[in-house]
Amino acid sequence: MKNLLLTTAIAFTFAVPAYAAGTHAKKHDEVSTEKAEDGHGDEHAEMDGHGDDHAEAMMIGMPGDSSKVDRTVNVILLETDDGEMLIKGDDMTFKKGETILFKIKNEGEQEHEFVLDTVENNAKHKIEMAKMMMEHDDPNRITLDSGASGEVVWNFSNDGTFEAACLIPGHYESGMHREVSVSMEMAEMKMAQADVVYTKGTITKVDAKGGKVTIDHGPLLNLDMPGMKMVFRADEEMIAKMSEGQNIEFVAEPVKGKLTVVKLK
Ligand SMILES: [Cu+2]
Repeated sequence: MKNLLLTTAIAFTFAVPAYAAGTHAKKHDEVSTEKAEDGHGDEHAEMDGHGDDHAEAMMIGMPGDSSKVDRTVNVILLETDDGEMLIKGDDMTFKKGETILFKIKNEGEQEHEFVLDTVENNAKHKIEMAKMMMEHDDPNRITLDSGASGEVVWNFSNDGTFEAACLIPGHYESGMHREVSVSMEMAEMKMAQADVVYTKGTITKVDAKGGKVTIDHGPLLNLDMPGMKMVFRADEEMIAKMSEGQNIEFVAEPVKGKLTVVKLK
């Protein structure tokens, strides 16, 4: 096993100069893509004090305040008799905003680490580890010798599916990774459902046949649209509730690219 790892490490070392620059440039592109998809990128980029290379680490959250821990999760790192390497211990399902104290014990015979990050970042850093380019002092990771224990306090400030892993070459492939799931807060979920802004308006024309209704309305905040008189789509059921001259409160959203009245009161 030792020989195999050494060979792998040497192979990667030779490969480094060939594409190190390219890898770095690409990384920044990927980071911005992830941020765009995530929608949380901007607000967290500022909180990151580690520079561009680790901006993405903030997607899983930020170092937690050890005086504000919501609960403790016990983690055990170990190898099994049949060659697997595992991250065992308590369930890793969290709620957004929770601060978790991870108490990690390496019960294996080899050195292991515990890293919290996105699946994508773990995959990237795994390659860097193999190239021996990786720094080990990040707040979202801890490396533990056989028999050692340690702690990571982490605040899961974003919801999403993340990963706990050991990125020591070969260990991830041997099973040392686990899903970390962070769900939206209950209050936030209710907000997302209830947070519908109705706009006041007056129906000036109803075209039941065409499925269209003209509404003289106030600003449509959800669409970033000023008040005006314009035509909306509405389905049959909605149109049936409408008549000319009627004062309404409504919600319009783009449906198949056409602004449509989706709620009415
Ligand atoms: Cu390991």
